[in-house]
Amino acid sequence: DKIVADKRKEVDLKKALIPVSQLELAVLYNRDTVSLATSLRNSNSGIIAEHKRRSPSKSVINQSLNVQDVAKGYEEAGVCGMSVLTDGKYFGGSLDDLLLARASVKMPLLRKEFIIDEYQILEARAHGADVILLIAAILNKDEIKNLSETAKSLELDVLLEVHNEEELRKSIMPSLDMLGVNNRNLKTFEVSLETSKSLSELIPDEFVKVSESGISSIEAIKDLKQYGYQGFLIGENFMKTDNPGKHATEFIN
Ligand code: IGP
Repeated sequence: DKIVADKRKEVDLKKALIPVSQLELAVLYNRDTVSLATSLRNSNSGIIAEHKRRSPSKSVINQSLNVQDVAKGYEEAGVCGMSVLTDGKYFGGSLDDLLLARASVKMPLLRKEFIIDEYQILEARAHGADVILLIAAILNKDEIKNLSETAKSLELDVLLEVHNEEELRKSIMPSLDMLGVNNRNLKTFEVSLETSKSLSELIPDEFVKVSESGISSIEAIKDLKQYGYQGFLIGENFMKTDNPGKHATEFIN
């Protein structure tokens, strides 16, 4: 009895020092990641489906769905991976969304975030991400190099996002896996698939090409495939429906 009573005290003390949630993060930190780039290379559909509640351009997109149901729906649809917005202020997301998605599915998960510090990459890993996004518009060349090398050392894939030729030229380096062209102009919020088409020939073949934003039809995807794109990041078009997974199914086969 004395042993058990002492053990109770000891465990309670430890719990106060290291909450269970931290141990759970440590477990996820040690999990084997899965590669989104590989999944895209081996797929016909190339769909990366996003969880996005709201955005600065559209305000509310969908506030009523449960992230776990969305994740399961996407996985059942057979998408290559899922992008989870974790920014709270502008997109209504959180790291809890990433954790909940991780608890529900095995497919590659991208932490969709404005990454400016290595700390956010460790966070991504500990919350179950397989991939991080780096945005060339907010990082200089050295930052892209350091952050992408950190991600690679943690066995995470890196998707580097560009909007124009200048961003693309400064960013090309071996520590990236995928190059994403964002069709949305961040200043005007205007969307044009021409951005992906015109930059495609400047992306070296060793990177998986991903077209991001404003994709809303199978025809658009067919068209982009002609330009060498193997990945298609789709958010709003799926999220504005009450069953994003079902809608995603229509884009696969
Ligand atoms: C998805 P859309 O138009 O399908 O909802 O776009 C995705 O490309 C977009 O959410 C996005 C994004 C970003 C969001 C692309 N790059 C960077 C936040 C930060």
